[in-house]
Amino acid sequence: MIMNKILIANRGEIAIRVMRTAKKMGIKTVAVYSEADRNAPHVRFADEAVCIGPPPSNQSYLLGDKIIEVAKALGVDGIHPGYGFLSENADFAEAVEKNGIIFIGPKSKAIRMMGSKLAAKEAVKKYDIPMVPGIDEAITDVKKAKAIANKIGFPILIKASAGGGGKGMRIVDKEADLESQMNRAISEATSAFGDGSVFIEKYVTSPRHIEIQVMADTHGNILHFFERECSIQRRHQKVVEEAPSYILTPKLREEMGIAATKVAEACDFVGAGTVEFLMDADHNFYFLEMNTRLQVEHPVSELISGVDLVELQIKVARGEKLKIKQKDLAIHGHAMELRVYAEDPLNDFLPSVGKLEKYVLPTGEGIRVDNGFEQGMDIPIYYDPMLAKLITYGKTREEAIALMLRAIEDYVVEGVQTTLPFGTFVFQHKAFKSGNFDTHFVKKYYSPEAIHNHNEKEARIAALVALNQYFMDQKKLRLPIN
Ligand code: MV4
Repeated sequence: MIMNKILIANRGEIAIRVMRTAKKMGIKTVAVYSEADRNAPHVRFADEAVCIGPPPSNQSYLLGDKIIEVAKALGVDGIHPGYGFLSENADFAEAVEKNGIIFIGPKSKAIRMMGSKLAAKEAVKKYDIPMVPGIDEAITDVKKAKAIANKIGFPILIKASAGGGGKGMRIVDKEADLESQMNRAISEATSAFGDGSVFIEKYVTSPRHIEIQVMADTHGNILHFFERECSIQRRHQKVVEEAPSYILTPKLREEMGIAATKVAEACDFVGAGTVEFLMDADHNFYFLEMNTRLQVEHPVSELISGVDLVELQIKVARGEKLKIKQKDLAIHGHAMELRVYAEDPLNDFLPSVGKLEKYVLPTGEGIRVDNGFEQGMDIPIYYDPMLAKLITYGKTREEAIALMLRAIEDYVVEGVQTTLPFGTFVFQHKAFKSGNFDTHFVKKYYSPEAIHNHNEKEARIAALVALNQYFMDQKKLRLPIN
């Protein structure tokens, strides 16, 4: 299949990230943009760019039909959806293909199946993949729910089948709370997703979130690119990711990799996907769900495995065979990623809107910044406030952490608050450095004072250094006289 020109149905750093690889492969690029993004770097970076509507995403980046129209008018061969927006919209993927354009992603059937947690559980059932104790059907009968909960044992977790990002989840500690929590979960799921199906799982109290990157071609080959550790998150928003995980043994890694490729097989997966697992304190792992897109944190996997995942996405979308074999893949070094959000860590991570008065990226060996902004730009209020991803790569975990701390210092942002100081907090924290942490890290250890104290400590050190320098200068000045 030919792919001379692709349209990137996205904005910000990921649009640029995808175009970079397209250019490397000699493929022409088309950007789409909203009125708020007229001057955005992704628009200038593309070979052609088309405005598709007003700022709100539902009048621009979410308008699938409009985007397909643009693609057809410009003779586009393929559409890359990035992440978010239309990336996991099965109807869009289907419409793209119906219009004779390649969707750079899985078939709509796989997207649809994995979009429903219950359908996903059903699909992987026969593949012998570890799952959290629980049920795999929607439940509405409170009596039945109580019986099941008592059988698996409290605490339990009620989840929405159509849910994501923790929405519609409720922890239930005891039978007396079950009925009310279940009704709340159902009504929440109904209003948020238009689907009130909920199910029950044993609640894993201190889990780690470990996910496996997979890639599948249309010839039945499925590879995995090892794991990413994503436990450092705040209210279901990931902030720090790393690869490999500090706690996986080669044996566990292989078992999880095999489980992940089986999940991909179960839904006839094609393209880049991520299989999410929970890992409990005893290092048992359980399949949670599969994301059928390229993820934000894909760079850490690229760095440790030495592949360009977007290049592979485009190649398998063209119908090419994956040339690499699983046994040829190995982990080299260690990578860390910090998501740089325009949010104020001292003020409950509220979006910090405004103008990037100063914006200078760190550079150097082992530092990669996937960025979508530049100095002088206003940060639009309409979209996700992520400015960039700061990624470091070292021979060891310690090296990647040290490089990250230096890169954060070299990253200059003025005009808005960012999560950079929060990054310093995480990468200096002894629980993080020891590798001994779970999904409760932020809740457990973070408070704005932690950054305040750190700032004060730094200010104190700076004052002492200045004072010392002052006395030294005084001495020097006096020397010739005495
Ligand atoms: C769980 C869990 C504990 N036990 N399932 C949160 C979002 C969704 N993807 C699944 N999530 C969880 N499912 C069981 N049976 C804990 C979480 C969870 C979590 C998972 C991954 C990363 C961060 C999290 C934060 C809170 C809860």
